[in-house]
Amino acid sequence: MNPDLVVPWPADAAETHRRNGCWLGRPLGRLPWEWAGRWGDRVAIVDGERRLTYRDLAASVDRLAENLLGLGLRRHDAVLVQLPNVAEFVVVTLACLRVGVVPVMMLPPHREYELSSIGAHVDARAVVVPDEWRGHDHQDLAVRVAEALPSPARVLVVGDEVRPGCHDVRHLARPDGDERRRRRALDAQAPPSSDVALFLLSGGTTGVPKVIGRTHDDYEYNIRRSADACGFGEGTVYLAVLPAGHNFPLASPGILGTLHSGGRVVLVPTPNPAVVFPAVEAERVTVTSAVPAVALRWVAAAEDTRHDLSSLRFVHVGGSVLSPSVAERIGPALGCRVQQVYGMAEGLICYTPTDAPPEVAHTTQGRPISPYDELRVVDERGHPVRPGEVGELLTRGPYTPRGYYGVPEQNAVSFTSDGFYRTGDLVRLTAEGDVVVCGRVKDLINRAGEKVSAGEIETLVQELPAVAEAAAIAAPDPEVGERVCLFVRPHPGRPPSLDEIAAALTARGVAAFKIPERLEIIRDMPHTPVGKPDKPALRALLADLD
Ligand code: J2J
Repeated sequence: MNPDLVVPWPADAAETHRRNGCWLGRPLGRLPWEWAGRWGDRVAIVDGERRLTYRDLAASVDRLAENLLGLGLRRHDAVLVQLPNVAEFVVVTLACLRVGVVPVMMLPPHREYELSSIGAHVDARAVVVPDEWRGHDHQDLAVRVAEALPSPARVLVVGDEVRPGCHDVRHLARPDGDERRRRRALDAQAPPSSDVALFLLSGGTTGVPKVIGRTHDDYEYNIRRSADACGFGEGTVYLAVLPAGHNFPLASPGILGTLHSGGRVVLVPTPNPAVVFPAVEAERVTVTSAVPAVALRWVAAAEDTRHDLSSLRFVHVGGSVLSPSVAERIGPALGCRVQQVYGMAEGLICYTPTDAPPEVAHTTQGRPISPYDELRVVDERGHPVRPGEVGELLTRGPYTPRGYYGVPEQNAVSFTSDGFYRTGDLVRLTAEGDVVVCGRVKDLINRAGEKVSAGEIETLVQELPAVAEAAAIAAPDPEVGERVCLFVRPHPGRPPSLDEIAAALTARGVAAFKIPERLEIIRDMPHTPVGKPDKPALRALLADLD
């Protein structure tokens, strides 16, 4: 990646964040040994039968970090990390941070389209994948993606069958006892804490890849404050269920918040209750996080489970709207409390307090983790609304960067001139300062917490020969909250079918969660005065059809 394309923090803001004790000047890659110093023999990570102590983790991270350098990777080089919830996800991420290589948090369902466009945008120099995942050959995918990237890129693979030409992550991360020398050598090349540590993907990329560069300074603060807000400590046993590359399970407080607190991270590959409940029982899990669709699935399954879930104290629920009626059912069904989380990869994170009364925990999305978070609720013209009224939330603060990487035109739209991020969420603030999410103005579909940009789908579908015009909207759904519904105005002749559109997008290498699940053929597309599809009119039309 090109550090010149990172939107810098203004010098005065950076100075303030340092002075306020938010930014401590610690590169994240130093943390594994700090943790090992405090909790060396305690188990840090559980992945199936495998258990890594804090010392094992630090030693593996260093070994892999040294080998990344050996493969030619250097500070500022971006690496696409597409791994499921396995121990190597943590080792790879921390090894990158150790030497200033920048992991880009891809998701397991991503395919050529996402990997190639993001990879080109950040000029990726390596791709890290599992050999195979849920029946898909990721090694083959990574080789194809790497060949097409603008710069030469390595392929690193986690699995038993690493092909010639690819590199075996498990082998590269195997500690060999030469810890001290290596540790000193790596300490000497730690990146400055003001560097971008990792790239997160924005929910709802608009076709222009929107990647968020989080610095060591700002992300460490985010992790520390999140862990604090959720009462994490040495007794925390966190179950990572959601895909680890999401900001939520990664750092809200999630995996990194647990490790920063001396707790234990248990990784499972799926939210399926048949896997989650036995893991809760076996590891005495105290806290986990879920999107509402997953929490709902657990509530239903908990009714007749024979597994002992009594260790569970909290479930963090966020990523999409949790209705109060569902929120009420989670606690009694799982025998724990609910903490709502309203967060975004762009920065701002809110939690309901651990001791919140049910009316707060069930009906609000919490309060910001930092006293230095600034929240502004504004009307369409950008003017502040009256206290308690609904408007768009703008936010600025010590862990909300001032722009996406390398997209100045997009930044002019997504950020105000004084550095506030436009969340696109409609919220109101209660008298106590809690955020209540009321809707959104951004054009995306939130499918079980996965954000799908309407514009991205429309651009892809419009490339199909049978399609004259396409508009994607959210179709409400009891299971996943929203599904992608496509309105298509076809060219004269036989209109395309949903299956044909799905097959065409799949062939382009588009992730499955973005593929439209409903199609309405429309001869007369309603338009706004500027000639764009009129989304409110389409939503009304869809409601009439149901
Ligand atoms: C309603 N909408 C919500 C909530 C996020 C923690 C938790 C979630 C995310 C996340 C995250 C919501 N109720 N409780 O990064 O660290 C919607 C909003 C928001 C967008 C951000 C974290 N919690 N949302 O979901 O970057 O629309 O982050 O702007 O994927 O999700 O999406 P994303």
